[in-house]
Amino acid sequence: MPNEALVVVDMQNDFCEGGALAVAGAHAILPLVNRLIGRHDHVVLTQDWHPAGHASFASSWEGAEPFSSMRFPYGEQTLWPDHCVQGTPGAEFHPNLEVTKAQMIVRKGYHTGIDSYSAFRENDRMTRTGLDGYLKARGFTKLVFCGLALDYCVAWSAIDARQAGFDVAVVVEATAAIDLDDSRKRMMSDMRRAGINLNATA
Ligand code: VGL
Ligand code: ZN
Repeated sequence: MPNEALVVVDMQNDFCEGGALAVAGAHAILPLVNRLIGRHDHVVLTQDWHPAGHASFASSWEGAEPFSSMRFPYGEQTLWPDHCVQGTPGAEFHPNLEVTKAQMIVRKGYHTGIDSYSAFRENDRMTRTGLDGYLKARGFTKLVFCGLALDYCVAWSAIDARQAGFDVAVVVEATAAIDLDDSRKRMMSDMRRAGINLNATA
């Protein structure tokens, strides 16, 4: 479909088994993600891309534990293990990901003080990546999402895409979740409420 683009979220080594912020089930979705890429004419990849010492890393704060929460100027922020540091192997796409067809790679999380789960708007909910402008300029009206992690970067991106006016589907079987404090269930219901189609298949 000429007006439809596939957005593959953060299929990077650090989010796969053996990586710094491994999401259980990440390897298993690779064949499904690659099949979706094969079936779409237009493919966009997102890449989590943090500078060393990023504010979302627990290691940046004395005595802070990974997966705890901290009050940031823009609100509550979960602290993560160091991951997807710019230029490191952990930040590279998984070697088996079919990247050749990608027309656009959008990086996010590169501002030291602001995390970015969404590929459209950083966690301060104000700083924009410009991805919506790109997609609209290309004439896309429908976006299909897959990748990692369902309950963080996929969900936040999909909800922002709805808010930007796109018709949105998430291929849930081609995602895997971190599931921190019931986040999978919460974000599934937030996505449903936002009018996102969660029944698409790979
Ligand atoms: C992600 C936590 C931190 C994700 C990225 O890709 O879902 N989650 N950075
Ligand atoms: Zn990150």
